[in-house]
Amino acid sequence: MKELEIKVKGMMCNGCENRVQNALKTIEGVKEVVANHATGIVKVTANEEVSENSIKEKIEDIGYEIER
Ligand SMILES: [Cu+2]
Repeated sequence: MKELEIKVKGMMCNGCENRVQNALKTIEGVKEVVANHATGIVKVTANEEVSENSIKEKIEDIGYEIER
């Protein structure tokens, strides 16, 4: 298991948090997602084989931006 913290731009409300959380939970191996629109931080708990890139791509797929 690993824990990732990803900084995301564009989450404005609880609905955005839910969208991000639900989208990331569809990735095989992702166990837990906590998104916070106030801080922009998305915390992901996942199996070792889940790549950080696949998580970032999914976030971008649903319309949010990764802060780099
Ligand atoms: Cu929103």
